[in-house]
Amino acid sequence: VPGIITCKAAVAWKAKKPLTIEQIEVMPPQKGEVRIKNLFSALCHTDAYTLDGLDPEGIFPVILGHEATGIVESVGEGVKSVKPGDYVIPLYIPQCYQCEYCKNPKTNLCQAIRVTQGQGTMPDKTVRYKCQGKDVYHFMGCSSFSEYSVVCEISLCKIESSAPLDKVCLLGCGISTGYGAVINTAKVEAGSTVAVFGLGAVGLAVIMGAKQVGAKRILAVDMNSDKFELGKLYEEVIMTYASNILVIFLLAKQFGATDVLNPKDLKDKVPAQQYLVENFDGGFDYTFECVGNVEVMRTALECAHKGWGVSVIVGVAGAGQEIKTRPFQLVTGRTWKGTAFGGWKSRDSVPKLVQQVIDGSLKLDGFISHKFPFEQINEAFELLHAGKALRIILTN
Ligand code: NAD
Ligand code: DAO
Ligand code: ZN
Repeated sequence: VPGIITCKAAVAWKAKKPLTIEQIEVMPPQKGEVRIKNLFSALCHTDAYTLDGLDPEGIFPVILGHEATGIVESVGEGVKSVKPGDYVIPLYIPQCYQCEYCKNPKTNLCQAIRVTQGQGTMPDKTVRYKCQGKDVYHFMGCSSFSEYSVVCEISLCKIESSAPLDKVCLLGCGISTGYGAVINTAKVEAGSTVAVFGLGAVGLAVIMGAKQVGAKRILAVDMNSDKFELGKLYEEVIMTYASNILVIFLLAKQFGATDVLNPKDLKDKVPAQQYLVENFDGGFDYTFECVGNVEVMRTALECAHKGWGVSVIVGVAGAGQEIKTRPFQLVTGRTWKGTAFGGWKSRDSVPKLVQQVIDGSLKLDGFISHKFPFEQINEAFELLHAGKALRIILTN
């Protein structure tokens, strides 16, 4: 019978405060639960958003992190799909195969543990982490910024042991999301025109997907021109870190963007949507918002082509914010959609994406700007905030 494990974790005690590396206690997995050792984890914008206190429902103290690869340490009663020693990726959207949503091919939003996951607990409404005698909450059903974590069996997929474990953690969120937004949500066809707003890992994964399906024109938009092509940002990263890591990341043009635009360069008072419609043949077949800014969402919708343009919201806006447009924009044939985790049914799809990485048809190297030891997690958050990183891999 598995006992309590004492290990290190990065605990977020409060919003807007740095994480602290602590000794925590991780309880044994209960019925339907699995305890995993997290081997590699990456930082996502959503972890930073919660730590910054922008999520009013964010609960503290909490262990953040949701892009990881791990190995199963022990399993609770009734767990059949994984066993100790299996390599796994935790999934913040589970797949139970039984709920109304899982049975509907139109959605990936399994609801089996939605309520308690949102409340930062396991399904029995209790937590598996303790630090300094206090309960610590779970995050997105994953809590990967810990050496060990407890997750539901339905929130795990087993992956091939030959997978590059330090890279496929990225399939737990950002890359799968951007790629799936193109393939599953928009279903972009060869020969299409595409505009991508926001060139973090999510937006770059959209560009990668659009190029792969044969889009003929891909416009990349960002307020930070360093994100357009290898240049200042790349040199800075190499100069600062190349002594101990291999820097191979790519930016918008290397991923396949044919055009770039920094809205700051537009002449006075020309709204970006007007400029884009006038200069890109009436607008784009598909547009993707990968920022989380409601103004940008409007621009992305309104520069989708009249009659048929589809705009996909990928970015997560601040809590309570609302989107606006004139309804005539939709009456005249534009479609506004959104996507969570790129529409992938998680346990069915992530192992297949891992297989694509193994066979070389899906490449992840270009998204990794830094690799740090786990203890440097606060430095990693600072780089993310400063717009000086794509994905940063932490090694336990
Ligand atoms: P990121 O912070 O690395 O990248 C965001 C980019 O947007 C940056 O390059 C930034 O310079 C740019 N930007 C900021 N303001 C802008 C503006 N006004 N116009 C154009 N560009 C602007 O973030 P990321 O990790 O790539 O994530 C992007 C978004 O996707 C976030 O909102 C994140 O929460 C969301 N996300 C959604 C899902 C989902 O399932 N829907 C999954 C993962 C991430
Ligand atoms: O089923 O109600 C639900 C919510 C499912 C989670 C959707 C999350 C989408 C965005 C998450 C941000 C990226 C980590
Ligand atoms: Zn389900």
